Amino acid sequence: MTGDVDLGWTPGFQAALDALGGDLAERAPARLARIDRGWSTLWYSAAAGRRADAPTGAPAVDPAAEVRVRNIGADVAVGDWVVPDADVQRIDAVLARSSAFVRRASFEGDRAEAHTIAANIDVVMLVHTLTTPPNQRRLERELVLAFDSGARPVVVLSKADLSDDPRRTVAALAAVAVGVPVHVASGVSGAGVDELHAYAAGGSTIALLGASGVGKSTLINALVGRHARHTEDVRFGDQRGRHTTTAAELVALPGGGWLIDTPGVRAVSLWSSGHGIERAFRDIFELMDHCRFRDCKHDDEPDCAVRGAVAGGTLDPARLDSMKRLVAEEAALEAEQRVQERAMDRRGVRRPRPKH
Ligand SMILES: Nc1nc2c(ncn2[C@@H]2O[C@H](COP(=O)(O)OP(=O)(O)OP(=O)(O)O)[C@@H](O)[C@H]2O)c(=O)[nH]1
Ligand SMILES: [Mg+2]
Ligand SMILES: [Zn+2]
Repeated sequence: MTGDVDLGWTPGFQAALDALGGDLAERAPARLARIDRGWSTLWYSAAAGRRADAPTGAPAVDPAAEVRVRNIGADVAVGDWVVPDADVQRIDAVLARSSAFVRRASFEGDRAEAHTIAANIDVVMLVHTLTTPPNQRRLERELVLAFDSGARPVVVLSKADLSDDPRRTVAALAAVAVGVPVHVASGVSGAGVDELHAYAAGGSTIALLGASGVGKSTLINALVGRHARHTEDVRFGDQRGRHTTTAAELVALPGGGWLIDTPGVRAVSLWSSGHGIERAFRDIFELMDHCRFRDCKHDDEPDCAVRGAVAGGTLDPARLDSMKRLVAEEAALEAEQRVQERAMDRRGVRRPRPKH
């Protein structure tokens, strides 16, 4: 089975398909490769959903197997495995996700909405550029979302060819990426790209996330070895990107594996609450185990190991503040979601919970 036709299909997805039961479980599933306003582009795979007793499988991935269906009422993201209706006009079911990178999409009024950037990803590459000052707070947020997604986070520091001395930026970002690999790469010179390629082993799906202009699409072009994605110069003065990539899209890696290019996002706000904060701030949580009081707030309690670390210079107080802010944001979000759910219950509608 080559990466060209399996699209990342696994026994887990087969089980999810079987669990749909009935007619749905007998249909050929497809992977959602791109979303445009109102439309999803689907790819079929030779491997997906093929049963031993079936004479032939679904068609292999080729342009002829690419179909477009309407997005009516389907809550889908790029990377999803879906079951289209028999006429391949719309999506009838979305298979249970193995992971999903979800952020809060809007702050309009009091209606919070989730935006799933990518689904069924094995590795999330959080891309930051070496050409701007390190943004530790942004990386911390991204790491929380990445850990909550269920995928494995990796940090990629891009544009290595433009940085004379990347050490300070690397050190600053590595300091907040506790236990997470940090790679330095350049999509232009090709430096470090082989190391990133290794994450695709076994036909994995890798999503690249980061602010506009950090070089996600350029890295993808370097990884696939051709100009698969359009890129655009950043603004000269402030190095900000131009939001060149406008839709998330699945890209095949020669030799196996899948990449998901995503549009740069300005803000990363929390949506789900799992163990993301605990994992992203593992260092602080380990310290907390050594506070004298189990309910220590790390304010002015005696024998507080967290404040001890700040006083001793081993914990940056800005990182502690950042964690406290994220904990508060998560608590506010949970309260807000409870209110919304109650309102929906009263109206007799139930919004499906994020599927992951
Ligand atoms: N010198 C150099 N330039 C790079 C590198 N990576 C990206 N660039 C340039 O930075 C600009 C933005 O790169 P893109 O790949 O379009 O950035 P992006 O992250 O995909 O941006 P959005 O699609 O807007 O989210 C382009 O002009 C690229 O040529 C790199 O490693 N070295
Ligand atoms: Mg791009
Ligand atoms: Zn404490």
